[in-house]
Amino acid sequence: MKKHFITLTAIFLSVAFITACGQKETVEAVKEVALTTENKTTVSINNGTTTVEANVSTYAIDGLSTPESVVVRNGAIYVANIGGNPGESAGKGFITEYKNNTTKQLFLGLLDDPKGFAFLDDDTIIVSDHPNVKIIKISTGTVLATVAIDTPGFMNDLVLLDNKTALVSDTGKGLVYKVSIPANKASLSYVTVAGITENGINGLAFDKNTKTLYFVTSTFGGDATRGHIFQATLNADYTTASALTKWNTDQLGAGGLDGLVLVNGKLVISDWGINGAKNAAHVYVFNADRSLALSVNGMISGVADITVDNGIVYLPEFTQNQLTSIDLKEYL
Ligand SMILES: [Ca+2]
Repeated sequence: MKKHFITLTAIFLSVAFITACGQKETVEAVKEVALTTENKTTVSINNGTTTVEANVSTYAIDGLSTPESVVVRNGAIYVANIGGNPGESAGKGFITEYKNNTTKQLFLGLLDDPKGFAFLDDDTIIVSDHPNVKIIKISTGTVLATVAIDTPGFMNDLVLLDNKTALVSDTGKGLVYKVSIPANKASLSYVTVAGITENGINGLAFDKNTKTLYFVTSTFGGDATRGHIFQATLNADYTTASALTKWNTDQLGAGGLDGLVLVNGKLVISDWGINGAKNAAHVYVFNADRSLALSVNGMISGVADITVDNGIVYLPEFTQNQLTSIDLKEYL
């Protein structure tokens, strides 16, 4: 396979200056993080009949630690880091901001097990932080509101339905919670969505026009047969789901389905691959008619909750402590 390798040399500039009060300080003025670009993944089109290469980038972002979820906002990349084994990481979670080639770690000491998250505005995030859901504010680095979920199994993804409603999946219990957000963002409350009980629920996606909720199931809930796409229509206040429809596919990949994004009518899905195996992860793209459009495989490992921005798929490689992106503009 053709390999193309570019490394931008890291530049560290330190500026020493004398402050007004005469004290000497050293300030790190510019830090350019190395960016590596390498064609390392093949993309099989039409369910394996044709194979092409896609452009892959791995970002050398400082300090990623079991990265689970990623969001791109105003040109910046935000990554939720669990900071250890899920469920054993109280106080170890944080969010990485990668902006203008500079890495900043946000909310250190304030998060436990952050996974899915979404922006309520440019400065405010709502995050699934097992065993709580929290609203956090970037500019002040504070938690504005917390709601504890009643004995959750394994809280996972979060999707925003509108500016006052989020859904959170519970992979361990196979449930979905509806979280209500008041206009002042100072508190949170929740109810369990009636009509959804599917072991291993992980990634969530929502079509606002049709009120269709899509979700994928994973083996992480303890059932090795999981690994499918479901959809349901939600009622007007999002408290009840219609009868679930299970897509008629075989178990996808190794069944470790995690991220789910709806983009231009297509579903983009990540699969961890065989647990612990290197380079065994997949990304799948399904058409609106439920046919498989793309299967991405190659040198990607332990891919958790993905996002898509301008046709670029961003993949947190949980087991590798790195963020990779694949350019699928041509297909999305
Ligand atoms: Ca997830």
